[in-house]
Amino acid sequence: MSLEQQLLRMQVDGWCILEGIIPEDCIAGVREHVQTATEKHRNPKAPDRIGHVSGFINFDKSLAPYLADRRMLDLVEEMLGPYSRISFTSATINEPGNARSGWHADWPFNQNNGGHIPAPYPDAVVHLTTIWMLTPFSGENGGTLIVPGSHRSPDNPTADNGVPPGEPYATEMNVSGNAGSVLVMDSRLWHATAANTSADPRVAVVVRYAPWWLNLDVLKPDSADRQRMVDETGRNENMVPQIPGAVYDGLPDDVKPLFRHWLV
Ligand SMILES: O=C(O)CCC(=O)C(=O)O
Repeated sequence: MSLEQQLLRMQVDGWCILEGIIPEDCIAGVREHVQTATEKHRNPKAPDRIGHVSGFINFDKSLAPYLADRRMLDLVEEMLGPYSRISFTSATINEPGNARSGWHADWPFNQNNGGHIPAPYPDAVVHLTTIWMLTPFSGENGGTLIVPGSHRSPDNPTADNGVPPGEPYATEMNVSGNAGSVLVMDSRLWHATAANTSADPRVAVVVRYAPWWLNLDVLKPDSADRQRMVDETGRNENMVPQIPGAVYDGLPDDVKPLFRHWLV
């Protein structure tokens, strides 16, 4: 798909797939690293049979060589402008037998988060969610559930918009794709974790890209915004650990600018 075709898909459907971003002969090595690090650092409070690690770049850099791939950054920069940066890196493994989650849009559109743009929100591209497939994605193994076109809605099922978050939606579909490809979604797109009914884990890393002007401070441990909007309100919010200098120094040169804002 050309960049023009990708942009059209993002505008009309709210998602597209970039194929073959991780070279075929590197996929198995990245997958093994991601599985090992997830086993070691997984969040014990994550839903049952979901291997989840926030701030994953601090634990495993095997995906780093690909995060600034020009095919990815061309799309990111067309949509978010120059000086974009990475806001989240989260290992996400759907283990066999996991449950489907509720429909949501991602931060900062998820209305359950302490930091969110209140619905009805403007029709603007503010954040991109990318899911790096380290195994093939399919309807059977928990390929992400999406509602194509839902990103143009001014709200989402976390906003009590009349769509029950826990029920199937008529136009939903599972994303399928090859290992090494990347699912790119407008973060407003309604999506959900899908049940993995296969015998093998579905392995992925969720990486989000933000424009320079999007305030990420509510995600930062101990920030003034976090104290005000999360600690003092008791609301839920994702926490993205900062990046120590030693981790940062080990990143590829073209990737460092994407993480510099998060350096301790
Ligand atoms: O892992 C998936 O397929 C979806 C993950 C998701 O919903 C999220 O990270 O917001």
